Amino acid sequence: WGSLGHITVAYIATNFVKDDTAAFFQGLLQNETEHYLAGVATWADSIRYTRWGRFTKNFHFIDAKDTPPTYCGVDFERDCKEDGCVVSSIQNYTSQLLDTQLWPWRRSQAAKFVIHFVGDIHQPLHVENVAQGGNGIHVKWERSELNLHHVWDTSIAEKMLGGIRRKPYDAGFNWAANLTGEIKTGKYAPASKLWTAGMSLEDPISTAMGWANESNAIVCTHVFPEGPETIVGQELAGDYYEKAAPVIELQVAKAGYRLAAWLDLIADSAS
Ligand code: DCM
Ligand code: DCM
Ligand code: DCM
Ligand code: ZN
Ligand code: ZN
Repeated sequence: WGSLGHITVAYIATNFVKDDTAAFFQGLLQNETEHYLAGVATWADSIRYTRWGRFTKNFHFIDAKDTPPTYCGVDFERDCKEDGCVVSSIQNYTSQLLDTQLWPWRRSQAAKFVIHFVGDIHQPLHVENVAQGGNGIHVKWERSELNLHHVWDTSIAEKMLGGIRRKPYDAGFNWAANLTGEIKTGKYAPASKLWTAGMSLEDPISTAMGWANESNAIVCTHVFPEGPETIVGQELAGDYYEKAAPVIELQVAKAGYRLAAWLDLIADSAS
């Protein structure tokens, strides 16, 4: 996701974590405000192109070598690269966060990675190999030419919220408040109880693979419903946008709700 997506996921999680969890992460991240998660949600993107942070560049995605739209599916052994992927990174940084032997700065850094990667794994094109997660597919978007990955990371959500590219913290805070209401008492209330089913701190790979397979299924239904070739050069801000927008809302809501539950498990186990 772009900044808006990550910040929104973090604010949704802030709205659902237990009080003890909030205190635990406010202490670790040394930020006592309500922005303790949102303020670090995009940090992993800010370091990925630096010399120091290069080793993390593959940690944001897993390249599912499937064949949308006829077959979608992720396979950890087949698709996670030697030096890591978003699934193994959620496991790795979760275990660092739980390791009380590590220096606090290491655990704080691990927290920032977990907060970011639980967001990214819910973006369908972060769980797809075709054209490097859609980066190599050029499409039209209103008066611009963009790549498909950027459309899913950023453009659809920004259009949905009325074009707010300057103020991701304010927009994300408000979007999160709206989605939090939908999860508690609105359109997501019945389904949201099942969003955390099967989550286990004992098995972070299976937990993250469950999330990954859900995101990846959307590649077949909404990202490439007629196959990757037919989307090249198409205008996506019309009918395509109308179908994709509700899916993106759902994925952002799920990511925030699941991040809260994951942080609760970590805080319970680490304190
Ligand atoms: N930030 C902001 N508005 C908020 C909260 C945070 O603009 N309501 C910004 C300030 C920093 C970034 O978020 O650029 C990260 O914050 P931190 O200082 O916590 O790292
Ligand atoms: N940070 C860090 N290591 C780096 C760069 C930044 O621990 N190499 C921390 C400082 C801030 C947080 O990440 O608390 C957000 O950084 P940024 O200023 O990039 O938003
Ligand atoms: N990306 C992805 N899958 C890939 C390669 C990249 O999901 N196989 C994501 C990571 C960034 C965006 O695409 O969000 C742009 O990546 P880059 O700048 O590395 O091309
Ligand atoms: Zn992306
Ligand atoms: Zn990312």
